[in-house]
Amino acid sequence: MRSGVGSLIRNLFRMGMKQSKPIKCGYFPFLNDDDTVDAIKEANTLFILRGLPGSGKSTIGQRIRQKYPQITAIASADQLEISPMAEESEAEGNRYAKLDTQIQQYFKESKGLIVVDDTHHIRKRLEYLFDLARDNDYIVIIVTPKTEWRDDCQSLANHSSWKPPVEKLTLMQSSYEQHIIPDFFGFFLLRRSSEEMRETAEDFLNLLSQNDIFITEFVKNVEWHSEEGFNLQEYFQKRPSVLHCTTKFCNYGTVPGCETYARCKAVEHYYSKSFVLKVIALFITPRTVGAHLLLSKQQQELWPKEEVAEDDGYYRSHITLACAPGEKAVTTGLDLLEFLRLEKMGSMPEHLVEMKKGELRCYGKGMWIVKLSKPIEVKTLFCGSYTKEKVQPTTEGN
Ligand code: 2AM
Repeated sequence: MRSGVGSLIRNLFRMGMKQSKPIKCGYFPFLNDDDTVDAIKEANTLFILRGLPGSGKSTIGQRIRQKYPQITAIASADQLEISPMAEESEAEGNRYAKLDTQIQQYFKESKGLIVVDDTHHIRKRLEYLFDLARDNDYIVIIVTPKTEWRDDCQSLANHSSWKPPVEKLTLMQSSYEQHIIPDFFGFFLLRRSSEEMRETAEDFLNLLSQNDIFITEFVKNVEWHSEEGFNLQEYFQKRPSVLHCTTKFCNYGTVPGCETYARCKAVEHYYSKSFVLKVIALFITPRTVGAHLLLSKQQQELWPKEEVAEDDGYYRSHITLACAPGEKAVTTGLDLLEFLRLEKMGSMPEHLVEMKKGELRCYGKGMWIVKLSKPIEVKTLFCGSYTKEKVQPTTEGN
């Protein structure tokens, strides 16, 4: 049981934090990078603070509140008197009922920035939050404190207002050794950019539908079983629910190299940072519709080196916009590589069509690409996707 004195001390401690001077807690893009701060204000984000008791999570929470006073909603296990020393088996009980009600309420109220401050050493708790974020269309950012003592159990015991036994902290510490590896890392489009890209894709398909040269060639290369005439929009019925550019597919840690990627300098430094990506072309094949992105030098730092080597030095940086039935999103990148190779080989286009977006080229077999005369800039956040993406409207995996 918690003592009243302990509670009083904690409250005084918290009150002390309500100072206007920024509290120092190390470099984080969402606190220190102006473009990222603007992007976060525009996005819906769930910040999951993760670390041992006393490691500095609440300080980060306070800094976030200071930086985003209008939009921050913090759900803190500490404040609800939920002991951080829970056993794995206790994660499911109603120990977390109050906290979860608060979190759910924040989602219901569409708070722009929700912070959950807890140790998050139990995988089930994380999965619960990942699902909530996916269902409410929030970008997840996992934040681990950078305090010097974050791995020193003796210091942690002194810093934590719970005064946990060092032995207990040492036991808990092993839960943090494994990185939380997402399904994939990537650049996630902010809502407005996402809407703009979806409109661009619709517009692209509409323009193509009205072009006889395109339709005649394309229909020869697809299977269309309906009695009705060919309909491009219906054909590309699988649309991703979250537009993104995958940098590293990890499949939750099962893909070779993903642990190294997750720990590399660029990922550690840029995780949660905002980037503006440049769309330079739109392409369509019988399998996929995608957007080709030209990465800046800085953005290239986040591209896995081994994949550039595997892909003949090309960056298959793209956004999947739609897939034909039965096609997986990964195919979009492979289709893009095919275009890049054809162009490198100097292949002559079979058809050239002037569109208002730029010159549309056909390389045969239903492969069409338009180089945009005016590139489109999209605002993104670099982070991870921690749950399987839902695909609309079918429920098939992508
Ligand atoms: P993409 O649209 O960028 O190609 C989740 O499955 C996401 O990971 C997909 O949207 C797909 O992104 C990417 N993906 C899936 N399987 C992959 C693989 N084997 N290699 C690379 N990326 C993959």
